[in-house]
Amino acid sequence: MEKYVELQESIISGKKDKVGELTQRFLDDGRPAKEILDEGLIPGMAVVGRKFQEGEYFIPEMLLSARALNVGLDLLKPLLEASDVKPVAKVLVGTVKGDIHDIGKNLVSIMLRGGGFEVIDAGVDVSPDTFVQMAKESSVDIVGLSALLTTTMPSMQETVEAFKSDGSRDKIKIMIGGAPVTTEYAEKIGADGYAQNASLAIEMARNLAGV
Ligand code: B12
Repeated sequence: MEKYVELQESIISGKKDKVGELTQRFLDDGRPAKEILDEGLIPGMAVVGRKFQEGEYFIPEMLLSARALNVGLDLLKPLLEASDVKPVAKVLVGTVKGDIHDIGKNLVSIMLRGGGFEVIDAGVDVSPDTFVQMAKESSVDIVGLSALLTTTMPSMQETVEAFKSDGSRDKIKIMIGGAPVTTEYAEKIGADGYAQNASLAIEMARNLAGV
């Protein structure tokens, strides 16, 4: 939408103060947090990804944009998370081993909390054994795995296998996501589901939790 162009451009150029200022202004104007996210912040970051792919942007530019995106997300977080319903189920969310991308994972956590789930964040670069151990300790119903690199997607399979070897696979649902991940991949590695974005992740989690 036209009115979010400046916000998108501020993400693209990594201007975190401007992102904070504009996000706050939209909130003050009464724009819904979800709209600011979907029409301002996320499309801006999508352009950053394209620029990196085309060799126009390098890591420093990506980091600046990621930092700017986080400033906006922090402002939206309390609104996206606001939910007074009793937790529908417990979800453990983390980025798989070898991968440090956490923006998508954080967004999924925020949205799941907003959808009434209790979320435990395992962080980034999480080994299969740590996922299994944390899932047990907190008796979670669902585990959400995030991967942004084609090279770390195999860690998802290793994590599914680790739950099998541990004997806890049957008690836990596993959903996966991240830019290179697909429904076919989820089927191939024996995960229970895939969701393309944070909103669909809520739907998927509801289905898996049977609510
Ligand atoms: C920001 C960024 C970085 C930042 C990360 C900062 C951070 N704190 O996360 C930095 C600069 C550190 C970085 C580093 C690298 N990056 Co990088 N990065 C990106 C970039 C531009 C954006 C990712 C992002 O945050 N998107 C915004 C969020 C909101 O989207 P998302 O992550 O996809 O998440 C959504 C969905 O996928 C889904 N989802 C995500 N997780 C989950 C989990 C579940 C359970 C579910 C259901 C859904 C779900 O819901 C989310 C919300 O809607 C992407 C480009 C892109 N278009 O993806 C490249 C990209 C992922 N990076 C890439 C690369 C190559 C790297 C490096 C290897 C570069 C290098 N040579 O060092 C390193 C790897 C470091 C490592 N070991 O992890 C490539 C990957 C290529 C590939 N196919 O493997 C990409 C695609 C860029 C490109 N076009 O080439 N990167």
